[in-house]
Amino acid sequence: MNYKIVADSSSNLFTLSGMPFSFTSLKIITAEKEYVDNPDLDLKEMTGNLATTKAKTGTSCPNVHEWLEAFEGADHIFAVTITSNLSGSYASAVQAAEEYMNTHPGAKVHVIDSLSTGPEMILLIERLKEMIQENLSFESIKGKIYDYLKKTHLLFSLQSLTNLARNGRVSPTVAKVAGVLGIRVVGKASDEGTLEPLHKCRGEKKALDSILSEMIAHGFSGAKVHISHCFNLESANELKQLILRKFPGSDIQISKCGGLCSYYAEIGGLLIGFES
Ligand code: X90
Repeated sequence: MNYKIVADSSSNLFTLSGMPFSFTSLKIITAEKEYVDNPDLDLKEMTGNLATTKAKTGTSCPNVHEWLEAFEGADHIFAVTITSNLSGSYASAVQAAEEYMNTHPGAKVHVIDSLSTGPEMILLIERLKEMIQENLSFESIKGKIYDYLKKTHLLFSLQSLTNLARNGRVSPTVAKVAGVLGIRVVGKASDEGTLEPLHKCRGEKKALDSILSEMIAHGFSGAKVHISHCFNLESANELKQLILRKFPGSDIQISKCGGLCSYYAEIGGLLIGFES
């Protein structure tokens, strides 16, 4: 059996040790060019360019062909996508899975709608890897990953929701609040896989406190956490220390946002995936 995990680039994960892994790229589109979300993407240049452009910008999800290419080389595949409620990535992955199984007799592909993105997808990918390494059957992993998904959550803190609002992923009223200098919108991925604003916080310190309170309110008690940041390592580290002071045994990883998450979370944004 030839296992592989595949995820779209919204997970911000481009390599995975100890397990065959591929990613499919979302794209960030401006009037002048198309940025492909991969490790070579110059995020400084992209965010700089986005900050000055007046023209409309947007994103697009991986197509069926790109998913098919990413599946190649394996016959037992788990694919993890960004929430199907905000992107077409899940739909193209499902179509690709059907095609792949038709053209590769005996192959199994299962696509998981994370109903989330970024670091919560990383938690799912790491759990899939553990279960594959424990030699659990494909069917049993398929069942258990949804139990795990019930125990994982995503919170975010955003300084600007401009790109989310311009692309219809959040209401303009919510976006206006974050437009005020110094205000952070702290929110979560809802059960339906949409953005749910929870608090308006004045200043970074209050936003970080509010994230920790929300983590606790959602059942966090010192398990795994993954923080992805968009040019805000300082706050990611501060949040890590804040969590560790309260829950010294927590397993906390920090990573950078890739292209897609940087486009929507914008500079200063934090995404926090955690287990309850
Ligand atoms: O298909 C596409 O073009 C991609 C569209 C993605 C839209 C939303 C991306 C959100 C990225 C922002 C904060 C976390 C929100 C969590 C919601 C489930 C990150």
